[in-house]
Amino acid sequence: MTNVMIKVGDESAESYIGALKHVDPSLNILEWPNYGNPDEIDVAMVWKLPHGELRKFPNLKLVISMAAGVDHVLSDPHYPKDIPLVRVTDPHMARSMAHWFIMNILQLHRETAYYNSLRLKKIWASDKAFDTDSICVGIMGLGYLGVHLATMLSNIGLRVQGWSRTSKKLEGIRSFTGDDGLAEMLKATNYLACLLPDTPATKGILDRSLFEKMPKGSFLLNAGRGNQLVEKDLTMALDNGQIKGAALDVFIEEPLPQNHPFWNDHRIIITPHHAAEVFMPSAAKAFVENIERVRSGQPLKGLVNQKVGY
Ligand code: NDP
Ligand code: OXD
Repeated sequence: MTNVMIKVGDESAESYIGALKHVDPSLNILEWPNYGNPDEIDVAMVWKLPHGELRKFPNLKLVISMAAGVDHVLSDPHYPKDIPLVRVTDPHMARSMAHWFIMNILQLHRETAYYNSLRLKKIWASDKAFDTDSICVGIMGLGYLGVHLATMLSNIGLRVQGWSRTSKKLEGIRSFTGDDGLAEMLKATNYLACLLPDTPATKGILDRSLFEKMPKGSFLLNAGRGNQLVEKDLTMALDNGQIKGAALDVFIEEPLPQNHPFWNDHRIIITPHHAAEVFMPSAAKAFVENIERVRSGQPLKGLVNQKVGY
């Protein structure tokens, strides 16, 4: 029997346990902190487990991040580095993430907030045409989610380019690497879509100097992680017109504090870190498959490279 310890942030794990047992009824799944004897835990499935907890399980064989991002695990200074870590790579999540970007790019392009304000005043203003050909989306992070996003944006007729750590060959999508490559991409990007993981190399990457490399009046969309954005630099760039509007799903502090200036800034679309959630009916199969793979010594799917941090 495989014993699994589960902790899903502040949520009850009940529905997750139900979905996992639906796929493999033989799993013994125990919700943190009532996991019984720590020596008997084989697998930990986690989202925002308190730091230091994982080292309590001496016979752990696998850690499953119940999220695509693994910063919540790797930021634990006590993370047992010899234990393999896998993460979510799920087509449902990729589709949902692409929908978040498409929805917000089009809302910003079509000035939805402005037209909603006119609607409240019963004003019919039909004098403006929207030039979709003017949009060029630059995606920072051409990984599992970023490539899916690039393809979906291209399929709805938008120009797309992307930037990643290692070079990519994607049909119809210009891709860049390195600092010079990023600067080159930014020159021709007026909608910047960030889908980077949170690592030391990406912390604070969305800052004033980056905004200044884009054409004046560009837009910023971030669903990667809050740490990537220097929040005061965004406010400054909005004030001086370098950035015209933004859509943010992730923040340095979540939930976004009540007194945070972004709440009152109508140039920023705010969503509560739910651009793309784990969809258990499909993710549960992948989680169970990895548990079976670790049991039978087969290569794991979605294995994290702990050296690069994602
Ligand atoms: P992947 O690991 O598949 O992709 C990460 C991409 O970022 C890769 O293309 C990688 O390059 C690139 N990258 C990493 N570091 C650098 C760097 N220093 N310079 C340039 N490029 C870099 O991750 P996913 O696509 O699955 O997910 C991306 C992130 O999205 C997650 O880590 C998470 O933070 C966020 N996320 C947010 C959600 C939300 O609801 N807001 C939901 C799900 C995910 P390379 O290809 O060369 O390795
Ligand atoms: C994720 C997230 O990384 O939901 O999956 O943020």
